[in-house]
Amino acid sequence: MSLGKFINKKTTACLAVIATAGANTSLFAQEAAAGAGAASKTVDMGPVYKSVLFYTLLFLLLCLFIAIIGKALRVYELTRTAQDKPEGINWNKINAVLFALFLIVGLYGVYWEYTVHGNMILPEAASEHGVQVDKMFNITLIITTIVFILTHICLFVFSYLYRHNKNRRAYFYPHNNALERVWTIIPALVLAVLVVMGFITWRSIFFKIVDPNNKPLSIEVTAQQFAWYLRYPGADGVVGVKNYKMVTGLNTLGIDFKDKNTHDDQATEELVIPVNRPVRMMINSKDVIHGFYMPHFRVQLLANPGMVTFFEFTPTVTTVDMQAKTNDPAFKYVLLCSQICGSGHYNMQRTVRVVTQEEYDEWIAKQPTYINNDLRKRFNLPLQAEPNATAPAATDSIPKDSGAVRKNQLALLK
Ligand SMILES: [Cu+2]
Repeated sequence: MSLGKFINKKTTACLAVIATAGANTSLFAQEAAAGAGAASKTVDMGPVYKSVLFYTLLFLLLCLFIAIIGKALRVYELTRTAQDKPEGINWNKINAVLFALFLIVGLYGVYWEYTVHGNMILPEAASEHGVQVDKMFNITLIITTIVFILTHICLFVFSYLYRHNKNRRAYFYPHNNALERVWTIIPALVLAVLVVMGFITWRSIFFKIVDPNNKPLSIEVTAQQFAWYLRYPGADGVVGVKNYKMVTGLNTLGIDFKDKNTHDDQATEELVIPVNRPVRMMINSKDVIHGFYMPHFRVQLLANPGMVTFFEFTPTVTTVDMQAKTNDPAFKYVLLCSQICGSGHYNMQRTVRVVTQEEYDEWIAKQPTYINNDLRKRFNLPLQAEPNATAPAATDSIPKDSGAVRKNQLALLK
C-alpha cells in the first residue's frame, strides 16, 4: 500500500483524530504538571483541588473528550456506509456489555458505601427511644437494600441478555393480571408494615406516661439567631412563665417575674443532663424556626416562635462511658440546629454532657439563677446579696468563633 493510499484511508484518518486528541490532552496535562511543578514553591494547589470550579472544568473537559471520540467514531461509521461496507462496530453489543459492567461497578459501589461510609455513621443510640428509632431505620434499610439489589440485577441482566439480535423477535406480552396483583399487593403490604411500625414507634416516643418515681427533669431551651439559651427549673422543678412581650435588653428571654416559679430558675451555659432520668425539653424560638437536634440521642424537633414544643427522652449512656465505647477520649455529645436559619446557622453548636445523678446535683448547685439584682430592681423585687450578680443569659453567650471559622470568614471577605 502506498503512503498516499494509507493516508487517504478514512479509518486511519479517524484513528489519527483520536490519537491527536489523546496526545494533545496528555501534552497539555504534562505542560500543566510541569508548570505546577515549577510554581509549586509559591502556589499551593490545595485550595484548587477543593474548588467546585476545578471539578466543573474537569467534567466539561471529560465531556468534550468523549464528544470528540464520538464524532470520530461517527465519521468512521459514515465512511463505511458510504463505501457500502457492513457496520464496523456492533453498538448493541457494546451497550449490552456496558450495562453489565455498570451493574458490577454499581454493586461494588453499594458495597463500598455500606462498608466505608457505613463505618462513619453515628455511634449506638445514647437514649432509650433511640434504640427503637435505630431498629426501625435498620429494618427499612435492609428491606430497601434487598429490593434495590434484586431490581437492579434484573434490570441490567435483562438488558444484557435480551439485547437486539436480528435472528430473534421480541414476544409481544402486553398484560398479565396475576403479575399486576403480585407487584401491587406485596409492596403495599411491606409499606403498610413499615408505616404502622413507624406510627407505633412515634406514639411510644411522644405519648409518655409519667412515672411518679422517676419524674422528668424539665429544661427550657430557647433558640435565637444564632445561639441556644438554657433555663433549668430550680429547686421547685417548675420552669416559670415567660412572655415575649417582656423581652428587653436586660430580660433577654422575657421572663415574667410576677410568677414566683421563675425566681429559682437557673440559666446555664452548658446542657448537662443526668443519666437514666427522663428529660423533658421545652423547645421554643425567639425569632425564626430553628431545629433542636441532638443526633446521638436521636432527638430532633423544630423550635417555633410563638409556641412551645416538647421532646421527652431518657439518656442512657454518660459522656465518659460513650468516650470509652467509641474509643475516642475527645468524644462529646452535641446540640445542633438542623434548620438553615441564617448566616450564623453553622455556629449554633452546644456541648451536651450526660453525667451521673451525683455529678449533676453537684453541678446544678453551682449554677446562677436567671434573676439578678438588676432584674429585681426593674421588677421591684427585694434585692439579695449575690456573689455572682450577672447571670450568663444576660451576657452574650454566642459561642466564640474558632480559628477555622475565622479563617472562613476572612476567605469570604476576600
Ligand atoms: Cu438555627
